[in-house]
Amino acid sequence: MVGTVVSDFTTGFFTQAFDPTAAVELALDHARIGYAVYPEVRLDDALEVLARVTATAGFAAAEAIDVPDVAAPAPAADESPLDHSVFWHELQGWLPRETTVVAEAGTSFYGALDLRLPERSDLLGQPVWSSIGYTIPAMLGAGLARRDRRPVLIIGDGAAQLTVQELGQVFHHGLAPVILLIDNAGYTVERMIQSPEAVYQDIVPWNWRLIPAALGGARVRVLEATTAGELRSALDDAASAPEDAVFVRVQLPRDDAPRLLVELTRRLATRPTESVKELA
Ligand SMILES: Cc1ncc(C[n+]2csc(CCOP(=O)(O)OP(=O)(O)O)c2C)c(N)n1
Ligand SMILES: [Mg+2]
Repeated sequence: MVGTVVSDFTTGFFTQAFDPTAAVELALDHARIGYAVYPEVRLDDALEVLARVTATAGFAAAEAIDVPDVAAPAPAADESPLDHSVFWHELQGWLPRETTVVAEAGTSFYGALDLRLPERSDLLGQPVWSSIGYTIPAMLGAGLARRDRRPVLIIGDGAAQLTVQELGQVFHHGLAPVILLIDNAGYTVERMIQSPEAVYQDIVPWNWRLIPAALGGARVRVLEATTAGELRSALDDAASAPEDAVFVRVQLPRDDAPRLLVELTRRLATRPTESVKELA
């Protein structure tokens, strides 16, 4: 285990089957072999040594992991309303190379996990702590660090309401990201896991179209996507104006989710109630 944090998201909600006492763990400031803890063995030093050891140890090359192909949905007609399946398929087809994809905790991160990133691209997210609101400031940082790249942010309406004011900084610094705001009437990922009808999953509906201008983004392209055709033309528009920030309100159904999240919650539902309670 190298820098591994054993959390709900990194273990499929604690369904990991390995025995931690039989593991070798390299952590930030210590190492552990079984029960023996070696304090002050730093991760960077441990990795350097590990690289040296593996270089000379003559390990066979790791076999490529067989990732099943996700069946592409049938091409959606222009007027068909968007759902997650269509949204991620269209995004996949559009993503340019050398992109930093920034995916917020929520349905966005689960959808992004099924993307095949184009060449020389990265996925930025933080599935360990899943602190919502992280990705707007993270996109600001990524955009400032690599001005040659155009970040593509996918973020839910609930998460965006926490740190949306940082878009002001993004626009002020002249960054030109493509922001896909998933407007699905609240905390859909939470609804999928537990209590879909609870009032605490609701959020205040905002008039998203006004947000970029209110935060100083006078020249932002503000677009709407409620159908497959509108999404395609919004993405085309974004591609044709690489110097402009683009803010697309993507309307998705309240109770729809990406394939992986549907699968995860289906399996969770078949586990004993006790373990599901631990999540709450
Ligand atoms: C700071 C913080 N508060 C609350 C949570 C619990 N939480 C995880 S995802 C989520 C809802 C996200 O909703 P939204 O951003 O609208 O995404 P959706 O799943 O609807 O696409 C909440 C409340 C959290 N992870 N971090
Ligand atoms: Mg939402």
